This record gives sequence, structure tokens and C-alpha cells, in this order.
Amino acid sequence: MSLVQEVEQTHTQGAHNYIDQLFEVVQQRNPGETEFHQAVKEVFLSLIPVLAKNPKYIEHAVLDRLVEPDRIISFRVPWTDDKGKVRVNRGFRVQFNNAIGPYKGGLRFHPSVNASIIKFLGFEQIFKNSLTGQSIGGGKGGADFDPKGKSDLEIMRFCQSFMTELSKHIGPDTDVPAGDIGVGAREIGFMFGQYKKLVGAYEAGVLTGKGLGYGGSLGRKEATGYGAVYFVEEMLKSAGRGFNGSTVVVSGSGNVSIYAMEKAIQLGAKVVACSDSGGYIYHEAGINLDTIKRLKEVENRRCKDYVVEHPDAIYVEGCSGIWTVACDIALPCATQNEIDKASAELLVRNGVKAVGEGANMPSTLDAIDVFLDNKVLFAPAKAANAGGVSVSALEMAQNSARLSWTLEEVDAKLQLIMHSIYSESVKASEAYGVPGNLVIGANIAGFVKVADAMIAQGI
Ligand code: NDP
Ligand code: 2IT
Repeated sequence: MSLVQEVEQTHTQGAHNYIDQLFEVVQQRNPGETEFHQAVKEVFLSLIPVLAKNPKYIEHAVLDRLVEPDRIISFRVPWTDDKGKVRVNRGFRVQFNNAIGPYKGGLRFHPSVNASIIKFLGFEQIFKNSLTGQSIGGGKGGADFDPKGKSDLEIMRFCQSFMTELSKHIGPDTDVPAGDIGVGAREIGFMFGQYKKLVGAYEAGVLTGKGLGYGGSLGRKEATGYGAVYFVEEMLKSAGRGFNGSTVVVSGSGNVSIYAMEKAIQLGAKVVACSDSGGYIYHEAGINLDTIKRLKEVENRRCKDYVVEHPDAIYVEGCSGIWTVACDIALPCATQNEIDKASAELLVRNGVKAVGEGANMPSTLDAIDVFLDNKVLFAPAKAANAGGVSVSALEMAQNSARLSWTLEEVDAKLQLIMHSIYSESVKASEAYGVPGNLVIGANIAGFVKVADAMIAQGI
């Protein structure tokens, strides 16, 4: 072994030891937070090549700093239901890291929300936001509130109470929330109205994903789904493939899912399955997106209602079964850990060529290994779903400049950003000796900018 190789090996061993020890600390300091541990582990493993090559990151204890959020705010959200009964939920905002810009990240309203979920999402948001090339730090928030079955007025009262507390911690240059699961333009509207009453000023840039009539950006609704498909199309191109003529399965039927389906169909794909938490639809002739949009965006109904209007489609109870459907391209766009090892193996056995993560952390670590080991083209969430937050940052820019861009202008910028995220991730994967491994490439590319900014600022 040459001296250079020996030194390299020592550094790699040093990086392994460092992350092993630090991961132990993370587990001890954050007991029971399994989703947070999972997100940290994926990033840590990816960073070994960059830590080995640049020992300064270990010397400056950058990872020790990165895994500790700047602050976590947890608060009571009391609200009154339509029967006049007082209900109480728990709200969160995790302000994880503002090395490169104000905290930025969505709000999730779902009964499963807890500190672990919000911390994993906030941690991932740091690297995702850095990858976009825009000046935005990482944050996330939400509540264990279940919007299902609630009236508009109940949603409004909840949002107002949630914002009454959250307003103390956010601002256009401090922390800028947006939507996520269970939070769309309606909820953002109620929260924006309450924020405005509390601060007595029209600070449009305090929230993104606003309605188009009061500061929202054209293209924000479509951005995450479209962006994920733009990213996957780039990745497919590198292998001489494309969406055109492909069979696609998209989980979920919410904001990300609907617009991923729309763009995939526009590019010539046939989407044969989608889902909600109750079950999935399989429609061999191709999902009718107009029906899904009406059911989900207008009528607030379930996937099972689709088959009433399309009797040649079938509905199967249980959402995890969607991965039994054979496809060329799988786009998980529902929630975390929706693809486990067994589902990944099934997808591979059925001939999947590419997987693009529209949701945050939809594949378990074991599932990712199955895809990479089987040479499936794999677009990791932090890169593939960054289109949503990118257009949020474009919304902030438009709010600051007090102007609005056309849909064409926003879409052109989104395409450029997704292209640049793809090429930065590829470049980093090549520079660190794992060409084509976009998990490692995206994590490293996102990490380096934040780490250098933290060292430069001494934070
Ligand atoms: P929506 O609330 O609009 O839709 C969520 C969809 O996923 C629904 O179909 C929902 O079904 C399903 N779903 C949610 N939770 C579960 C669960 N535990 N099990 C099975 N299905 C579930 O959310 P979005 O489309 O905005 O978000 C989807 C994913 O994309 C999330 O991981 C989110 O973090 C991520 N994301 C969102 C961005 C955005 O801009 N909105 C940006 C980047 C990532 P049901 O209605 O039955 O609950
Ligand atoms: O996970 C995400 O990137 C989002 N939910 C969007 C965040 C944002 O600020 O637009």
C-alpha cells in the first residue's frame, strides 16, 4: 500500500469512528426518536467520504453542531370544536439551522406528528434547502391535529390558535413556514390572516404557499410534484430512458402526488396506480387525473370513490399494497417509511428501473440499499422533492420585490433549479468516488455549503 493510500485509509477509519461515536450520542440524547435517528444515520453514512477528505469538518465538530437544533418550540394549541367543546393539540416548530438563510420549511398537521417526526423533517430540510442554491436555512413544524372530518370553521379556529403562539417565533427574515401534509392554501390563508392581525403589518413573506390573490406564487402548488418529475427525467436521460412510454406508480393522492402524476402524464407516461391512507387504485388503462383532482381537491373524498366512476379500475384496501403493482418508475409521494425492504424487493423483482422520492424519507435505509444494490436509478428525497421549497423561496423573492412572475417564468426557474440540483449531486458523487450514487452526492453537496458557512460564522 502506498503512503497516500495508507493516509487515506486512516482518514476513512477516523471518519467512521467519529460518526459511530457521534451517532451513539445522538441516540442517547434523543431517546425513542426513531425517525430522527434514521435521518441522521443516512446523512452520517453519506458524509464519510467528505469527512475523510476534509478532516477540518471533524476538527471543527461540525456534525456535533448540526445534529443539535438551534431551538425547539413546543406549545399548547387550544381550540373549540363545532359542539363548543375545548380541544387541545400540541404544536411544534423546530428551528434547526440558519447558517445560510432564515429557517424555512413546512408545517404538518397529522395525528402522527411528534418531536421525532418534526426533527427528522427539519434536519433533512437543512441539506435540501442548501441544495437549491437559495438562501434558506432548515426548519419544520406542525401539530398532532387531525384535519380529517373537521369543518372549515374548526380548521380556521385551529389555525388561528396555532398561529397565535407561532407568530412569536417567525417573520419574513427569521423563519418562514409553508405547507406539508394536511396543510395547503386554505390553512396557510387562515394562518396568514391571524399573523397579520397579531403583528399589524402586511408581511407577505412570512409564509409561503399563499393564495394567488394575496401574495402566493404561480406554480407553487405544482412545484414539488413537477420538480420531482423534472429531476427523475434528468436521471432517466443519463441512462437513455425517459417518462415517455413508461408505466408509473405514484403513492398518495395529495398535493405532491397529484402534480407528479400530472407532469409524468404530460411527458408521455401512463400512471396506473395511486393511493391514500385507506388503500390504492389500480387502473390499467391509466388513472384519470381529472377525477382524482375533483375527488381530492374539490370534494374531499377518498380513493375508493374513484372506482364508482371508473368501474374498470380496482380499489384495494391498505395503502402499502401499491408497491405490488409492476411499474418502470415508482414515485413514493405520501409519507415517511412507506417503502420497506420487502416492498423494495418486490419493486425490483417486478422490473422497476427508477425510483423518485417525492415524499420525505419514504424509503427505509434497507429499502434504499435494495435499490442501490440492484442498480435501480434512485432519486433521493432531499434532491428530488426540493422543487416545492425552491418555489417557496421564489415566492419570498416576489414578495420582497412586490411583483409576480408568470407561470412560465416560475416554471422555467424551477426547471433550472432541478437541473442544477441534479448536476451538483452527480458532480459530488463523482468527486467523492461513488459516481451515480445520488444519496451520497446530494447529502455531500448540501452539507458542504452549510458546514463551510457554520465554520465561517463560528456558529
Ligand atoms: P397532502 O396532505 O397533500 O397529501 C398526503 C397524501 O399522502 C394523502 O394522499 C394522504 O392520504 C397520504 N398519507 C399521508 N400520511 C399517510 C400515512 N401515514 N400513510 C399512508 N398515506 C398517507 O401532503 P403532501 O402531498 O404535501 O405531502 C406528501 C409528502 O411530500 C410528505 O412526505 C411531505 O413531507 C412531502 N413534501 C411535501 C412538499 C410540499 O410542498 N407539500 C414539499 C416536499 C416534500 P390521506 O388523505 O388518506 O391521509
Ligand atoms: O418538505 C418540504 O420541503 C416542504 N414541505 C416545503 C417547504 C417549504 O417551505 O415550501
